[in-house]
Amino acid sequence: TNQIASILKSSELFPIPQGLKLSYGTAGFRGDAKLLESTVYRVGILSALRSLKLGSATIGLMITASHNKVSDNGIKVSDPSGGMLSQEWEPFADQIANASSPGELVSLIREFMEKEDITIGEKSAEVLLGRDTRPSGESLLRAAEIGVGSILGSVAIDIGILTTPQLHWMVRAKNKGLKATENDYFENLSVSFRCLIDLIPISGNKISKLLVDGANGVGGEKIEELRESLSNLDLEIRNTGRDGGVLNESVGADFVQKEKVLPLGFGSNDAGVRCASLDGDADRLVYFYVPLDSSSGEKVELLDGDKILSLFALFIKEQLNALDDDDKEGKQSRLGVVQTAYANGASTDYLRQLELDVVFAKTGVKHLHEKAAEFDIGIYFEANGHGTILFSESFLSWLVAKEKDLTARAQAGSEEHKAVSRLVAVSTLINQAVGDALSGLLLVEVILQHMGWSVEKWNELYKDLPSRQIKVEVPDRTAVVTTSEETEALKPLGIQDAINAEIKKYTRGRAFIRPSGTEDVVRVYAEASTQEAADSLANSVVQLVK
Ligand code: 16G
Ligand code: ZN
Repeated sequence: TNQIASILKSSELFPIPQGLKLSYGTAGFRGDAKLLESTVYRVGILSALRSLKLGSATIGLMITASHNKVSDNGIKVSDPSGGMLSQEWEPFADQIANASSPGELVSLIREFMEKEDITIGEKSAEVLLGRDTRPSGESLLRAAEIGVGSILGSVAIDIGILTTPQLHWMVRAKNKGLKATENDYFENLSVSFRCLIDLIPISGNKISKLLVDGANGVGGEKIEELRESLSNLDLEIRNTGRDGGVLNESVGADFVQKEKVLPLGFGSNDAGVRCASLDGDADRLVYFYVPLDSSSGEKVELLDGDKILSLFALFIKEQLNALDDDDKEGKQSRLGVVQTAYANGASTDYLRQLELDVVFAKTGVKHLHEKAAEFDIGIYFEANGHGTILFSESFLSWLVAKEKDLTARAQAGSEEHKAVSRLVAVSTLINQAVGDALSGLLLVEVILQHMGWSVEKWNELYKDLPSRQIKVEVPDRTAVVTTSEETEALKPLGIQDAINAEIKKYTRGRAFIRPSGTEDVVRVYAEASTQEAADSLANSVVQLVK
């Protein structure tokens, strides 16, 4: 048929490199950009099929390798909700990415379409294509376009250079029938930010400067655009990529969080100034500062995803407490937080002490997101700075109705009304699709102004336990199998007992191992009451893994 001919013809343009073996992994396909054209083309096909399967809903494709080096690239799919591709389709993604010939590709597609009951020709598919600033992005985007176009009646829309969260936001908005351009995204952020600023109880606080490290990527550029429409924020942006710096090279959130050092372009002259770092595609955010009393040169204090989560949780809880309980009509406000095994133990203690429901999920945004969506308000963060706040549809409509009701009863200036309005504004400011460094940064800034806090004061919420991460190269990382929250190893048999015996030797000791979802290594994490102890615990666990 025409359809088969169309795929056969276009796939001839993208032969699969010899020996390439890829897996959709934790967050899409990633690898050396030079090897990815056939993969991206095939994911283009998959995304068009996904759209057809879901009644022509808009699907998103993002071409990025996030915090990885500039010569790498990758591709991931956004489902109509703005969330990650349904895990049920990952095996099909793996199969077609690795199909060795056009013939095999076509038969895999036919088989899958039959199984999923997807028909071509009745409806049309729509796919939004975005990419980060990587030079390889342009030709990979063309490959994706050809892939989408090879499914008859499909439309690919190139929306250009974007942050990953912008793409997810636009896909979500489009499918909800809302305004969904980049301008709408910016307007949404600036309006809800303004609204939260206007609700600050103590006005007239002096606003201190924020230094932003843009990782020489797309985030710096976008934040500059956003700045035009923001007041009440004094921003200086460095590492925008225009000054010759290389994407993610000694800059960016991943670098700062893993190495616990200053990014390039920052130094002891910046002591005492609040700084934020984005990653290469602006879906991660961490804060840091150089202490004023730092005698030992450029020591850096890191405020990671756990600390951002704690700040958000504190603020949301404060607003929920201001709601009048009698009015709840039996509705419980359920605020929950989701962390991974990498969360610093001190942060978990702090959150529990706030009497919050703390649950754990497997590493990877899709796992945290799923668990957070079970709460009325669910906040999730990975220690690496990826996270957001999800509001359930039902709780949000309850809040909006409540806001109207209070206004009607002439309670517009009441504390309760303000708290409700703040929660509604947070739900529009913070990206409901995925973690978003831009919206996260605006929320941190407004909460600090609300509390009248400096970055040091925020940092004092709790003190991180010293920790150490080590990666171990092993012949077969799949030999390590963990429990669903990755806190304990089930295989190899006996290894967890041996790890537990090591942990026992340390005050506040905690350690775990897990196979990486993005690299061919086993990761070891350890924490304890001193840095020496954390290092030593990590090293003894490494010996057990080897
Ligand atoms: C990916 C994940 C990130 C996770 C990391 C773990 C997304 C969007 N990104 O970057 O959440 O922390 O993988 O990598 O899900 P690892 O499995 O190699 O430790
Ligand atoms: Zn990223």
